[in-house]
Amino acid sequence: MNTSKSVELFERAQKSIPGGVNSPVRAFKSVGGTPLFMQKAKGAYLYDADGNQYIDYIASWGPMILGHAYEPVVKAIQEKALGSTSFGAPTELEIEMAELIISMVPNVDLIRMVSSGTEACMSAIRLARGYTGRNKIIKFEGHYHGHADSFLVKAGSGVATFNIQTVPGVTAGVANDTLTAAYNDLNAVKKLVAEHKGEIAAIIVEPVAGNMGCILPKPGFHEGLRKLCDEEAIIFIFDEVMTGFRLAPGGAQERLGIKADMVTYGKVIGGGMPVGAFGGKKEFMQHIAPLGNVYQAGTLSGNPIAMIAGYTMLTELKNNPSIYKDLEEKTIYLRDGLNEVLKTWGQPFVINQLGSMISIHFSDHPVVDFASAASANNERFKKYFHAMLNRGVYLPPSAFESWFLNNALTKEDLDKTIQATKESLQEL
Ligand code: KE4
Repeated sequence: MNTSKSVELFERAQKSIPGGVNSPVRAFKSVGGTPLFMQKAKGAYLYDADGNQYIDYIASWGPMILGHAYEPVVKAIQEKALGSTSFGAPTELEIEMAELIISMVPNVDLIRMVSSGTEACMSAIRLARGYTGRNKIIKFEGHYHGHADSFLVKAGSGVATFNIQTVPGVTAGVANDTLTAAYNDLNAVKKLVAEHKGEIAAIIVEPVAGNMGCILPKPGFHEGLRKLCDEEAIIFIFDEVMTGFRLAPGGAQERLGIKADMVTYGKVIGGGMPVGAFGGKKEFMQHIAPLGNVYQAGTLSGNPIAMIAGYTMLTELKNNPSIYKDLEEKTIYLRDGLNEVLKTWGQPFVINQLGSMISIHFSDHPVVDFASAASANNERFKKYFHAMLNRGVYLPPSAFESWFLNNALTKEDLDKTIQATKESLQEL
């Protein structure tokens, strides 16, 4: 593949943007090589600055669940922009968006829009602390809830990719209020709760982890967390920035049948535009300003362009629930095809999959938490990533990320991906 334009652009980008990117995971640092600069995308395909086409398994890290440049979303944005791109005043569309979300997800009476998943998770934690009067939170190693200080403790995604143990700038005071446990280790959580009785405001969890590859909850894990939160009056927060509107219309709460106290959203909810949200029972949400004193705000929260993109996307998903069945069938087809070719290879591997989230780990043991994801042969993943890229398949540039399927993928695309994997094996 000729990627000389991306090489030139990356050189130039580094002169004006830290690391040449506006988000670290895009820099290909963990897989090596030059990040590809994208020029456009349509459906399941990305087109880089050199005009090369790639089958897309990032889907903008989740949002593009219906494929890129989805017609109804594009049209809605074009139209809405003619009536201004922002007011800084309430609009009817924000009410319609909130009502639509509340109609789709369980256990949410009130919801507040923000502009990113980070803001959603940061606000949910502040609300949990404000409501309980407690300071500490429990998060899980390898889980990523955005880049707010409280979350940059043993975090996943780019923090794990770059193996950043403690993030400079996060004060000891803040870090001390973030307790961590291994995902799927209920006893470790029980121990933390016993050691810090009455001090823990919230447990925040990626219900299906996606920031250390895709890692499923063990049976009983979330049920155990729910019970613990009920017993200790701890707020149970589902970070559904990735899983929301992807695993089911009602997200992981619906798919797993677990009731969270608060839920955060991002990605799909904005249809590719900057949107996040946090919501929950009135009992909690009524403490958010201006109703209550837990202050939270944003100039562009509920922005009309972002709202119309998200509203159009969610309406499509709500009115066509068969999309979820199609997406899951495509992901299972891919999983089984990859399994077939990888089995003939004779080297250890694990494929984790739920709904339209999937990841391959070159590991000889099950990948159930950060330690087992980190101890996989991730050098092999780097080779796999580039071997696939050279064959026109764009995977997330890190072993610590889930792949995200979009519904524009055809069986032919999936077969090409399976074939590209088969051809790549001798390069690993
Ligand atoms: P944003 O602030 O990036 O919109 O959302 C933060 C966030 C919160 N919670 C979960 C479960 C998330 O996955 C994310 C963001 N995910 C990463 C991808 N693993 C975003 C990609 C990036 O950092 O560029």
